[in-house]
Amino acid sequence: MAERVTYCRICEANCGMVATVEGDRVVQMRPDRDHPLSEGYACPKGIAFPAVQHDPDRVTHPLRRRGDGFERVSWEEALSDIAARLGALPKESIGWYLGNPAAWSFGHAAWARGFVDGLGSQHFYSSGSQDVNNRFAASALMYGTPLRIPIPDVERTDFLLVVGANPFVSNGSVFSVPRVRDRMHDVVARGGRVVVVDPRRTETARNFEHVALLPDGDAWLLLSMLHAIGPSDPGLASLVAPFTPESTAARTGVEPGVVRALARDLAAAPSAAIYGRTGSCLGSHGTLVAFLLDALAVVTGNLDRPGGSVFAEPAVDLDGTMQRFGLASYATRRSRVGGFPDVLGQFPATLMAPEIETPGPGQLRALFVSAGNPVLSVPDGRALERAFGSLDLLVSIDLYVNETARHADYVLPATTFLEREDVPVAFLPFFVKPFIQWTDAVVAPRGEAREEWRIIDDLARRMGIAPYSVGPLRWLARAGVRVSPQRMLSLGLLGGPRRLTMSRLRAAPHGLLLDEHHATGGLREPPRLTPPEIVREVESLAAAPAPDPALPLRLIGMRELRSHNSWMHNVDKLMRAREGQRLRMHPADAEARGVADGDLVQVRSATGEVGGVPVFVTDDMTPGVVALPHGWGHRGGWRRANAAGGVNVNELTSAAPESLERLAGMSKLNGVAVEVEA
Ligand SMILES: Nc1nc2c(c(=O)[nH]1)N[C@H]1C(S)=C(S)[C@@H](COP(=O)(O)OP(=O)(O)OC[C@H]3O[C@@H](n4cnc5c(=O)[nH]c(N)nc54)[C@H](O)[C@@H]3O)O[C@H]1N2
Ligand SMILES: Nc1nc2c(c(=O)[nH]1)N[C@H]1C(S)=C(S)[C@@H](COP(=O)(O)OP(=O)(O)OC[C@H]3O[C@@H](n4cnc5c(=O)[nH]c(N)nc54)[C@H](O)[C@@H]3O)O[C@H]1N2
Ligand code: SF4
Ligand SMILES: [Mo]
Repeated sequence: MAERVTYCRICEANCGMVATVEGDRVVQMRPDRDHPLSEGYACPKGIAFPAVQHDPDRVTHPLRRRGDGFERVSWEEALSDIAARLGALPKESIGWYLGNPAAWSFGHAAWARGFVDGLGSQHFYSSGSQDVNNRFAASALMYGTPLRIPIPDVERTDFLLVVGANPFVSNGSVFSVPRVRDRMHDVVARGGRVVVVDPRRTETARNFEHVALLPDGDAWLLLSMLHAIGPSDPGLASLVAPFTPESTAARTGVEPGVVRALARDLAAAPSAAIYGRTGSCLGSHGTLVAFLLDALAVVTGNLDRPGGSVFAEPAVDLDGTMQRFGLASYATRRSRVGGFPDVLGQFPATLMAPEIETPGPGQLRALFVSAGNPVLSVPDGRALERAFGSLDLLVSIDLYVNETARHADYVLPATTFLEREDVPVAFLPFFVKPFIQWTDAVVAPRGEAREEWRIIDDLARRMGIAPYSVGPLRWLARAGVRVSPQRMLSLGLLGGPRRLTMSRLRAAPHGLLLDEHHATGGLREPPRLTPPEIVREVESLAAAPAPDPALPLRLIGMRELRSHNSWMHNVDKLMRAREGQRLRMHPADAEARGVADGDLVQVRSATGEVGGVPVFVTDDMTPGVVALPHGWGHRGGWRRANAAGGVNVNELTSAAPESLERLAGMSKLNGVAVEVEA
């Protein structure tokens, strides 16, 4: 038996863990008491991870489609056939969808993008357009680069405003703060305040002050808060002038007096930090909302100062490096269908179905999906499944035959996070304090599982392309020199602001705390407050379509402690003693429809319908709002998950390009008009 120090890579807290290994088995995962940030905390999912590691349903060797099922093939058979089939297609017709877990593997994300760039294709998609691309777009518009993102200085703030986030369940996002509950309770213990703006009285809201907002009302709420404060910038002042708290009340459901008091208290607090997450991203105006959250920080003097919204200086300067090579892009290209701007080289994942089905040059004909399950995570999963039928090739790289992989021609086995070395490169700018951690692989890959970057590199060699996004690496590849992610990383660390070496990192297995707080005052140029894109977006608010009286309820999403998007429902330990997926509804709405707690209902939107959903009646919901978690409705190769029942909420959301938010192509997943019937 051996103990190996590592960190969990399921969610963004990146909690420190200690794995007990016996031979090639991980027999236990426990929280690492010596981790400087998580200090012996881990949630049930991290502790249950050995069940994923050794899941009998896990894919551990390459699979090739045979009729309705799959047959085992060798890597050689799989990769040579894939390379041959891709070789027969125009390079610009080959695409990639990168799912959420790829964010924890630097090599995976960089090589996938490099593969698509190496092909000269535009078809690069990710979970970002269902998650955070609006935040990147807002930063590009305000600070001139998508990767400059403020995080709340929660350890020093006197006032934390949380808009559309539920960190008590999600454990924080675009903000890596292990023990987030403690850190938030500390604000109040110091005499400060935490205010949560959310249509549901969430697990987080219940512990602090709650402002109940109507879904998709964020832009109106923030504009009226800015109005109440009265910005000194004349352009911003005139932009917010029409948005009196009285005029926005019908949109927000928030009393004008509450808006004024909130604005006044936020402006008067000695310091205030403003934090918005997915609830603020997945409505109709996500980029505008992210922009307004920062504008509020600017106007109240809370941007880039202690206790406010602060910018980290990560040990690997991803922003600077990507800027240097033209990769920190926003709106430098437009999508073939719909003309949407790219965000960091990505186009809206909702466009995959129409890109497959719209003929013409650059039509999407072959797709890789790695660490993703877009059939469950992207709007209108059924439209995507139909579109898959007309692809020439679909390849999934995953741990499981998920709902997307079941349509694939090949399923290739990936390593879990315990089977690879890592540094949380993508999260370095978001840690609550300057922090970095290196981990070795804890165990050898199970079966024939391979790291994604190695799969990509092998395939690229067979196709004669260099899987890199930057010129110098492509030239090196032509000269026969191919770099590894570890080599790139060690260069990035050495070239970073702290000049870290790999040996220094390796010498600190629990991670390196680099400072007590993030430095402030480093923002060189003043933020732009009224770029034309934002002005136009504000003007467009007046033209918001009238609600359809036949669909009077508004559907929102929610996350659950013992779920993780679509991929941890196969862990029996997490599923036991659970209620399964339920639709939360206010008692008044339930009564009006003659439904009682536990009844099965039908939910209908303008574009889809799901049935047999049990209702959970609770006054945590704002009247007129219903909530249903995503990531359910399994029918893949995971037996426990399939047995869990539930429906795919994204059969209710729309994939029509017109339904996408314009500035970042965000999917509209919250505030969807629905009706519920017994
Ligand atoms: N346990 C668990 N943890 C997770 C995940 C998981 O599935 N399970 N997923 C991970 C992922 S991928 C992410 S991106 C993060 C997300 O992290 P969070 O954004 O913190 O997670 P959510 O629980 O989705 O919180 C969003 C909140 O927005 C509210 N909301 C919905 N519509 C609106 C609206 O129009 N306006 C406002 N103001 N609020 C609204 C919802 O009621 C909900 O409480 O969580 C990560 N962590
Ligand atoms: N209606 C609605 N839809 C949503 C959301 C919502 O709030 N409401 N949230 C959106 C958000 S924020 C997100 S991030 C997306 C998530 O959307 P996706 O990223 O498309 O889907 P996941 O469910 O995270 O699926 C992850 C897959 O990766 C696999 N996996 C896990 N670890 C690894 C690994 O190391 N390597 C490889 N190759 N595979 C691995 C898992 O088995 C699983 O199949 O969903 C989005 N969809
Ligand atoms: S909160 Fe849970 S899932 Fe997230 S990193 Fe920590 S242990 Fe892993
Ligand atoms: Mo996400």
